[in-house]
Amino acid sequence: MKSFEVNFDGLVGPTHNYGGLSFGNVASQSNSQQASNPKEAALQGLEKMKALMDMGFVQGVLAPQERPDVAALRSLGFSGTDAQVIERAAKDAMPLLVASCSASSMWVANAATVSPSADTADGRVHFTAANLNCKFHRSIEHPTTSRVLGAMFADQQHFAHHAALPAVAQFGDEGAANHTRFCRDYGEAGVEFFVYGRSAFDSRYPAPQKYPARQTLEASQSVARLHGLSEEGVVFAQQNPSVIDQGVFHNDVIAVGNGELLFHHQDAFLNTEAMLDELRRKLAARGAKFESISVPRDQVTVDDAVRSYLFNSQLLSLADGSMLLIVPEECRANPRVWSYLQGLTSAGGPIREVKVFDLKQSMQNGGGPACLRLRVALNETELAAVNPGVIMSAPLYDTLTGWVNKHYRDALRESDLADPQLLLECRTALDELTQILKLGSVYPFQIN
Ligand code: SUG
Repeated sequence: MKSFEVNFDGLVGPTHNYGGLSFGNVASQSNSQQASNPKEAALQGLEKMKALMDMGFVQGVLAPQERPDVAALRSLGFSGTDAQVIERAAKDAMPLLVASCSASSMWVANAATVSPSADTADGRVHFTAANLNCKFHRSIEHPTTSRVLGAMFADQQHFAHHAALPAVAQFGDEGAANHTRFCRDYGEAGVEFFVYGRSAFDSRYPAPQKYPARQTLEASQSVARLHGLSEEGVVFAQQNPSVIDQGVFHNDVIAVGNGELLFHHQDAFLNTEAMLDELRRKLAARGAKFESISVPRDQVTVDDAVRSYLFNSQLLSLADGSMLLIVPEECRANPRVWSYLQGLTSAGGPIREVKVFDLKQSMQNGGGPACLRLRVALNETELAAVNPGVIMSAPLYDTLTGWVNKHYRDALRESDLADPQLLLECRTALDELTQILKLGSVYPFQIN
């Protein structure tokens, strides 16, 4: 049976803005308070989806969330009509209003961790929504994320959904951004690679000093248990705490994997050699030949990686067995990174081609090509069981670009977030979107 890696990209929501909300994420902190362009952001994302579809990949789309999140503001004590809630939050606690307006659900690499059916004990595809509890503005995503994923992957014969882990920092879980799967073929049993930033229950593990480690070992282990993964099918590795302190807030800012290949920075992990050996051994037992490419720090520094998002790329398998790397424009703008990439693609290794995309609107909040997509490996039967409304096609692309052009603003500043009209615009747009994507009722304003 044929199998595929389907990329579901997050559609940027109408309130995309630069709130400076993510301590430890260099781009988010340095672009705080700039005016954003939600329309351009959404169109840039759609263009990447269309380009991948045109290259022959199966591409899906994941819907954005209702923002401002009035229910979240109510839970913090703001009351009255929806307009009054927004007005009162703007007056008394602007940072909370900004957090409740974030379009951060666009970075769907943080939506959930996904294990394909070939790896799981019950032979279903498993999803665990990420609790994202390191940041308030992201911790409010998972209830709607769960409903949206449930509407996309509804068939219980093939898909199993788990609620987010307990909402405490000890189980901090950031989803697929710290999870990679290696395999010979997407439909065969593989090895799932979980990368954590610290242990919450064992003080012998080192931890970063300056910035938070968002993913804990215990969260990763819990997800592996929930998904029914076997000991031979998992590897846990610790991120180097010093790179977290340099702005690597997720593993996908310093490493990316696909098929039998791990592409990573020399300084990405602790105990790198032992970890690579374990991957090699466990993959060999599954008939796969593991390979890794380590990018030396004297060619690309950690700072280059953080600024260019070289590793926040999409590593895609092409029909001839070679791989393609999808990188953001910022890689071309960095001479060291660009020259490394030229050398890489001409060296005769597995990565033969690089394609560049302009994702500046998302990049300025620390979201590159890999942040914008959630990978779901599916066999033909499972793909047929996915809600067809969310699979990208030429007509759907046209409909969605028309929808963005009709509903989105082309400039948004902090003061605009206090405008109650923005909530109405967002609800009108999302109501139409759930019809376009055939999701049914998934948003608080549709179900309450
Ligand atoms: O969680 N930025 C996101 C970026 C997430 C990137 N995802 C991955 N690397 N997979 C975050 O830090 C910034 C929002 C603001 O400042 O307005 C933000 O949430």
